[in-house]
This record gives sequence, C-alpha cells and structure tokens, in this order.
Amino acid sequence: MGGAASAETLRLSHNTGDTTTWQKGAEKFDELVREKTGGETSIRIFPNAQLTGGDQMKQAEMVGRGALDFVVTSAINVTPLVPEMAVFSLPYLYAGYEDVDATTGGAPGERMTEIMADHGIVVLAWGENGFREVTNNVRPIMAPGDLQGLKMRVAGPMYIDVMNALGANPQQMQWTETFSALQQGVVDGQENPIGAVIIPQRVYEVQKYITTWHYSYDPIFVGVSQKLWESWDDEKKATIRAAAEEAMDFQKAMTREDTENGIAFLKEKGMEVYVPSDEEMQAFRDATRSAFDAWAEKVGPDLVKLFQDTIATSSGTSAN
Ligand code: X2X
Repeated sequence: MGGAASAETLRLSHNTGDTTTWQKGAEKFDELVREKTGGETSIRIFPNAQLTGGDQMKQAEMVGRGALDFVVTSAINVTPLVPEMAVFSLPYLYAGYEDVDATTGGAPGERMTEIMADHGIVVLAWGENGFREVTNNVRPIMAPGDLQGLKMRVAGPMYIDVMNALGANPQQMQWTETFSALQQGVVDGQENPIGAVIIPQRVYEVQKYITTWHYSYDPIFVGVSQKLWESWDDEKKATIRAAAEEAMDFQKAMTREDTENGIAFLKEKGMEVYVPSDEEMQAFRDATRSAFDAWAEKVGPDLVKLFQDTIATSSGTSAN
C-alpha cells in the first residue's frame, strides 16, 4: 500500500456481461494502469451498464458530463449523443479487418476522436466489438426476404432503419434484457458479433440459426471524461493512454481469435450456421442501401467520404 495517501480508484462502465472480451479488455486496462502508476491509480469495472441503471446509451453522456470517469462501449451506443459515430456501422461499409484497421488507425479515427472531444469524451484507444451477425429462431436467413416479418431486437436507431429496409420488425432493447426476450420469444432474433458477444454471452443457448452476413461493423473504445483528463499532467496522460492502447490491442486480438474459432464452436453447440455466397452478400448489400444512404446523409457526406477514401487505399476494397 505504498503511496496509499494519494491512491485513487477510478470508475469504468461498460454494457456487456463480465464474460465478454469488453470485460477482459477493461481488466487488462486496470492491470496496466496499476502497473504503470506503481499502484497509485486503479480502475473499478462495472459491467452490464449497472451505473446507468442498465441504460447502455447513457454511459457516454455521463462520461461527457464528467459524472463517470471511463467508458468502454461501442459506436452504436454513442449515436444518440454523437450521431456521427454511426459512420463506422453503415451497412457494408467495410469488406474486412484491413479496412477497419486502416480507418481506426488513420485519419478517420483521428477525425472521430476530435468529434467525440467536442462532447467531453477523450477517446484513448479503439478496440473491437466486431462484424455483427444475425441470429434467429424461425428460419435460416439466406436472402433479404427471409427477414420478412421477423421480430428483431436491435441496439440503436440506425439498425432500426436497416432492419426496416430488410422487411423485419425491429425493436430497440437494452442488451441486458435481450437474452430473456429471446428465451421467452418476445423477439425472434438479434444481431451481434460472434467473438465479443454471441459466444461469451451464450446467445447460442436461445438461438438456432446464424448467418455470417457481416452487415455492420462495430468498434469499441476506451473513453475518459475530458474534465478528468485535463486535470492530469502530461506524464499521467501518456501513461493512461499507453495502458488503454495496449489493453485494446489485446482485446482486439482476442476478439478476432475468438471470432475465427467461433463458428466451429457454435456448430458444436447446435446452431445452424449459414455462410452467404458473394451473390447473396450482394443481395443484402443492395437491400440495405437505402438505409446506408439515409444515414450517410445524417452523419455527413464528407465524413463518409473520408472513411471510404481511406478504405479504398487500404488493401481491402470498399463495399459501397
Ligand atoms: O447491445 C448490443 O447489441 C451490443 C452489446 O453489441 C452493443 O453494445 C451495441
């Protein structure tokens, strides 16, 4: 307990369970912060959006006001506060991880960090929720028409429009309420990434079909209240940032590995996995284009172009 007089415990909120890679990334962050500050600073982690009464969208707002120190959350949860964050998750913006890394590690990531700072949140590092895959209990989804009439739980407003474009009946619901809603048949399906959420939160126990349609990418990030950030000297800022970057690199690598190994695991657990052909992927892309266009307008065409230009120069190819 050396330095106990100045020891501080800061609070971090995230909105998934304590088995996810979000949690593991947050734990790594705490571990690194303790190590790098010689035990002076530690992070207490609150999963399942406990500090906002289960409201996953409210966490970012609280950090922005300085009522909460840190948040680990994904882009879509920030869109009520910062609509531009929806850019990451535009349907079929990204063709793969190389495209993703080119944006989070390049000018688009920097631009988003500036926009977030205007709302009182300093983005310290980007991690990964991942490509969101669709699951349900009614039938295998092989074409847009298969979503017709399905009751789909979604996390945020953009996904409402995407699901409507596909003919589904979407409803926004907190993630913490989704497992029991699926179990009780309140909704037929949902969409989430395999490695970060579907496996650690055991969605396979209450869902029969999964289609790897990769329709939307969702990054996570470590954000800190700007008020708190500005109370620190340069050395402390550098220390905390380095810990966040290392923790998110770790989280991202783990998430990608768990996703890669995840398909076989889900089959073992009795899920029926459908992998769409290129043609079928194109049909999903076409069917969601109206939602892409509407949200590109909302987040701002210049911002979308910055992302698309960066993607075009990465070795992947832009899907839109
Ligand atoms: O609520 C979800 O679906 C989750 C956990 O992926 C997000 O936070 C967006």
